[in-house]
Amino acid sequence: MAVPRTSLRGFLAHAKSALRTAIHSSQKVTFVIGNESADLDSMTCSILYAYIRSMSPPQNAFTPLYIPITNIPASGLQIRPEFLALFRYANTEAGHLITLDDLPDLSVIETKLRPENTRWVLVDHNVLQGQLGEIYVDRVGGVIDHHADESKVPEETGCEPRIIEKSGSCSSLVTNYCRQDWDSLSQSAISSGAAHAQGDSLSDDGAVVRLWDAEVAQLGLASILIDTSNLQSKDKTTEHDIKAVEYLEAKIMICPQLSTSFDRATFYQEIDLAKKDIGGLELQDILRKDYKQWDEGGQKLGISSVVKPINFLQQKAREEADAQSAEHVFFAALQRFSKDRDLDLYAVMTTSTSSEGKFQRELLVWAFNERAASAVKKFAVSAKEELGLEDWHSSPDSTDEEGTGESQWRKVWWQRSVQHSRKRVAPLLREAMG
Ligand SMILES: [Mn+2]
Repeated sequence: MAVPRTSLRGFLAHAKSALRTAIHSSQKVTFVIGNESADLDSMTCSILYAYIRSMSPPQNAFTPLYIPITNIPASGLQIRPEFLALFRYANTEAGHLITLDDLPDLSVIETKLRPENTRWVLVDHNVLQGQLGEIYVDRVGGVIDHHADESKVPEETGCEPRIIEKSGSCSSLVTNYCRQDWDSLSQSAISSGAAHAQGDSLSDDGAVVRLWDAEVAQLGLASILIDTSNLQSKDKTTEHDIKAVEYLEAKIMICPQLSTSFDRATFYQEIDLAKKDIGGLELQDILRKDYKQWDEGGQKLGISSVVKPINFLQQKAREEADAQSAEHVFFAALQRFSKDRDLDLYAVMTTSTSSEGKFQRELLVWAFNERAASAVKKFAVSAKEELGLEDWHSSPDSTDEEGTGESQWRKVWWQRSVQHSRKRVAPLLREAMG
């Protein structure tokens, strides 16, 4: 049976307790999970899909309830201030979010969450990574994503979608996929509510449903605006994004409680500011805030995306170490991060705005052994033109290329082709490693 129509807050609370019961009594569970960087897009995609789907599940659904799970431990929420800023719009709190902490211990051989009892719908990625991937890879049965298709999700996904398309935000693809179901849900809720109304122009039930809709709409809208710079980025914005923003904005503007006060630009700015407000975080947290990792040809690659330039990170490292030389302590911090994760190759991609207001990217790569070094040197040649790699320099005493010992190699570039995010850089690095 479908979950009854409720608020986002009510839905998340329901899903969390249903998950607990399902694990405890070995019932079937359907998960909707975003990628392990757990950025805003991944979080909102999984919630949006699970929310609409649970209230109008397809007939052959594995289970009628879809559980949205954010692919980090709950402690990871502290380093994502943009989540907290957005939750306030959706009458939700950090504690409502379902995270990896809500799953049973997966490292024991007979996990309480047996693979055959699960079905996984992937959003914002198309390969289940890490420990989850090792255990549940064969249980993936649907995907909506905007990364390069790695052909790991089966072609036939039954009643779940298999959509992998280019778009600024994956939340746009999810919105557009769900809109028909969402509309019929809202219409039937409003008209059944209106039947009880005593001649009011707007029944109370109708207003309540519109508020619920608007709260969920803001969740999806935030990701699309962040991922497309409020639809202003020509490189990133696609028709999918424009269509989804129109649709979600209409859901907000039809809600009497919000329509007079809501302003898209202000909303975008608030979430964007929260996302960039990382000054209070420690460097190690900044590096793990938006981090992805891959195994490629027996080697480990990690890539951090950071919304501040390298100079900022160096300054941060210097403050934390209370040291004069930013250079040394910065690299020591990167090395610690890489060591903790046993990486062969580590990259940091930064985004920032120049003093002239230009959007810019830097790329730092560090290979920790000979094999990784030869891969990254290959990458430096093969990807140079596509990524517009250009030698980087800041203060005269900084080193932009350094023999860091016989077998290591690292380099920093300006990445002048700023349209390429990790979505493109990761496959290029992996190709060179494979
Ligand atoms: Mn995404």
